[in-house]
Amino acid sequence: MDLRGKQSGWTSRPGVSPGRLVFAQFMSCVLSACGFVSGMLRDILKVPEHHGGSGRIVSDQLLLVGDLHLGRRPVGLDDVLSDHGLSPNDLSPAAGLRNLVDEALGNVPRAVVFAGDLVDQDDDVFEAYDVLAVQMERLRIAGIPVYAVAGNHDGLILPRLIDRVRGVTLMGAGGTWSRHEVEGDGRPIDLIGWSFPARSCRDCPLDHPTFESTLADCRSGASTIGVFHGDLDVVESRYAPVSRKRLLDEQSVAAWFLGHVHVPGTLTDSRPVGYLGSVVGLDIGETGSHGVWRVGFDGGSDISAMQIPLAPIRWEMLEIDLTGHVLPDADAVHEFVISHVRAFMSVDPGCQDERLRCGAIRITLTGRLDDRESVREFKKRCDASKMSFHVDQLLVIIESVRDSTMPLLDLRELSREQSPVGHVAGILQQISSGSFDDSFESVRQKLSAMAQSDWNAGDHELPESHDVFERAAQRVLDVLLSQREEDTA
Ligand SMILES: [Mn+2]
Repeated sequence: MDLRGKQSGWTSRPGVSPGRLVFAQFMSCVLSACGFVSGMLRDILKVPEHHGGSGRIVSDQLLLVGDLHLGRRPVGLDDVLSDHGLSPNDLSPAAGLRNLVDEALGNVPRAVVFAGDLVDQDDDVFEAYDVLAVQMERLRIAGIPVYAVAGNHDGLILPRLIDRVRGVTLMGAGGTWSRHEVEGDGRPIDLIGWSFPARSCRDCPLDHPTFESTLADCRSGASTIGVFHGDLDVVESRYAPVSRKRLLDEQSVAAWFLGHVHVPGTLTDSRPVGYLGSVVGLDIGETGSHGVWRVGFDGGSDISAMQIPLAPIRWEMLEIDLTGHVLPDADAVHEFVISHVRAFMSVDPGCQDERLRCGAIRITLTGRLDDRESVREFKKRCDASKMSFHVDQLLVIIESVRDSTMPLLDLRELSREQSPVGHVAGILQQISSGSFDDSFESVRQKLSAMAQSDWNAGDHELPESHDVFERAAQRVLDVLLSQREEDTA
């Protein structure tokens, strides 16, 4: 179905009669003249003057975009967000998409390329259509070409959606490879792309018969960039399995940018191969810096890829060791946690980005404390209503608190017990007095054997066997003591 010509996002919304539309258009002209343009209209019209037309400055770069998942929004933060005049929509992938279009308009790339899973589920199609239509129109007006492949989440829906959105080219439709010459001056760039034909695909995309022929069609002297959605180094995957080695062996491809896994890969190599990551972290499992990638062509065949963090929300898990700190009550723990978060935020450049509106942090409190009641009270308060505060302009929400603190141990006292606790405490005492040294030799031998078989021994230094032994005994003792604590609670 091709509805091109009728579509421009806000004229195509259902339930709007033509008469009302003309009136709406008239009103929006009046409003925009007054400078009161709102919402979507503002987004479409806000194209800087130097884009489009002959004076347009275009960098010799591509903007690569990973998993977007339009339709998702952060869950569990609604109340605390509304306390601060925010809504989950302000931190959603749709908001991330707006940021990325702003980024493209601010520093115009040759093209914007999406690596699949633009839409989260088939159910999200109407919302996604509206959001995509508006934002893609901004890129189209600025003359920025947009390419996309479909992922496993939108294998069925994206082709239909793109058919209705102007200015977006679907690459690799139906599980076949296709090649696209990126227009514009500068280095010749050939994009090759492959789209999911359905919700799953057990074959390696590079095994498809169209791959070799597509590659053979690439222009000599062009930088060939491969883009698809697939599962890297997961044999037997239902999501387009492919090995990194296979990708690296394709010498004529300068870089491979993949969608699927939401953790951004290390793409700093001169021949990058890996995941772009989700544009916006979708939940506490997606910590760290998220955004898009600017891909540049440094002379010969070298590629440089740099992440541009532009997610409106940053998820983080922080472990805070309370050992040795005097924390007489919950307020003291509160203050200590805030100072720790503040210190973390101030050293991370991604946290200074003005597009970041909220940090959502899971705190795990660890360490040994004489009195743990203040920690329990602090956790109870945070469980009752989410704690929030500001670090400079940034809203920080404590998503949850885990109490993994342990009591201070009196080994001498514990070792007197006729119990498993007493036995392990005795071992720990012997370790610290150095009278257990014979056992360390056998631990060392076992570790060394494991290192040879299970991990690349040359890459990692063997841990001290004394250390491993002591920590293991400590852990056993902690487990025994927590069981006792639970029994008496
Ligand atoms: Mn995904």
